[in-house]
Amino acid sequence: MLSPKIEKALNEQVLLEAESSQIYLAMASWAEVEGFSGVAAFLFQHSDEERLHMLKLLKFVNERGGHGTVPALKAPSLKYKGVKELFQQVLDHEILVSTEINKLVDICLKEKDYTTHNFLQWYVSEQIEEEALARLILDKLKMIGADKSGMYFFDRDIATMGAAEKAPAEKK
Ligand code: OFO
Repeated sequence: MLSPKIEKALNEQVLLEAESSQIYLAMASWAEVEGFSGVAAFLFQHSDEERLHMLKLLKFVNERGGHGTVPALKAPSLKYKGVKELFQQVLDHEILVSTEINKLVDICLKEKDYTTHNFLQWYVSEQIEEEALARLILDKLKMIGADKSGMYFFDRDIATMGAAEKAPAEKK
C-alpha cells in the first residue's frame, strides 16, 4: 500500500512523463514541418517512449492501492531556433527529469517504501541512458556546425539512433 505522500509524488511524476511526451511530440512535429524527417522520426518515437513511462507509473500506482491520475497538460512551444537548440532543450529536460526521479527515490528511502524504491530503479537507469544519448547527439551536432551535407547525413542516421544506442535488454 502506498502512503499518501508517495502516491502524490508518483502522480507528480506521471505528470512530468506526460509533459515529456507532449514536448517531444511538439518537437517532432516542428522537425517534420522543417523537413528534418529523421529528427522527426526519432522524436516521435521518443514521445511514444515517454508515454509508456507515464503509463508504467500510473499502473504501478493503481496496483499498489492508489489512484493514478491523468493530468491536464500545458501546450508546449511550437517553434525552435534550430536542431541544435532543440536537442539542447531535450538534454536540459532530461536532466530535470533525472533530478525529479532522484528526489522520488529519496522520498521512498525516507518513508521506508522499499517496493517503490525498487520499482524506481528502472527509471534511474533509463535517465542515465537518455541523458547520455542527448549528449551524444549534441556532440555530433557541434561537430557538424553549419555543414549542410553533415546535417543531411545526421538527419538520415538519427532516424534509427534511439533504438540502436540502447542495449537490447533496455529497449521497450
Ligand atoms: Fe521518461 O525518460 Fe526521459 O524524460
